[in-house]
Amino acid sequence: MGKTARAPFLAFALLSWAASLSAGVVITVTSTADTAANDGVCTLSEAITSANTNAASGGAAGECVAGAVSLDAIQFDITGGCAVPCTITPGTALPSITAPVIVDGYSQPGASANTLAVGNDAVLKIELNGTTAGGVGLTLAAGSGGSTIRGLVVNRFATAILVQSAGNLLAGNFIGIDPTGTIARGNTSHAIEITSTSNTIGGTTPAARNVISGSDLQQARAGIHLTGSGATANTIHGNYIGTNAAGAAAIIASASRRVKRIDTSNLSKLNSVPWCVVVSVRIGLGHC
Ligand SMILES: [Ca+2]
Repeated sequence: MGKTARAPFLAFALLSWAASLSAGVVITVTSTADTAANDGVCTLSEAITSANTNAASGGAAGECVAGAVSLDAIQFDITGGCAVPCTITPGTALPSITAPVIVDGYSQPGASANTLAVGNDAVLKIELNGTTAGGVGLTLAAGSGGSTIRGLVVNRFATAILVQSAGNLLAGNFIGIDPTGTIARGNTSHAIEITSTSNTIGGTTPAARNVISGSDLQQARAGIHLTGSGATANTIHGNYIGTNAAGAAAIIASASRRVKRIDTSNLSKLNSVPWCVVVSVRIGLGHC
């Protein structure tokens, strides 16, 4: 096949691929509650289960619809809107994500992604508060590879996001800080922990930037922790780590503790860390 013939073929293949990815179901979270009941609302916990199992959360109108075999989307349209950010405070750990899904906090009305090349004007409307659940906020477990988590505030867990499957994207999130991006709401262990391959944290656009901050991190903790022999070929790009959302000042709970932004002992496992802004109590504001 010559170049002239190949180009339309590739375009068609890409369109077909995109169509196959978009053929899943949109499951819309309508409540900040943490219930799993046939009560006419769709909670985040129920939505994850519906995406995992491809079953509706109940027969009542307003329950989470069944997911599909293909890539589903969990979106948010929480009743009454979020004049202030809607906070979901799980009483126990949320179900692990075991099927590919796009969890999109920017779908909540009023939310918007960052547009600034320097700084961050993202408006985040969905907050996951781990005060009572502890443990891990969101787990991308076996079977979930190819998922996206974007537009969420995840704070006050032990670990905000645990990535165990391959090829996921974490973008446009605030981890360990409040929705304004100015107040520490730290996770007590590694904010993001990755045990798998080919994941992307951040990206090349302003909208992809994560802010990962706010932890009172002990010496063995990190903002992004890459661990185990399987944590290879991950990309960390364009995030603000250890700063406020503006990237202008440190957001740490205690300056007396050593802060590790990325577990540097595992940097050799990355294939790309083009740049990020970090704040260290030792080295000050800088880039990596
Ligand atoms: Ca329900």
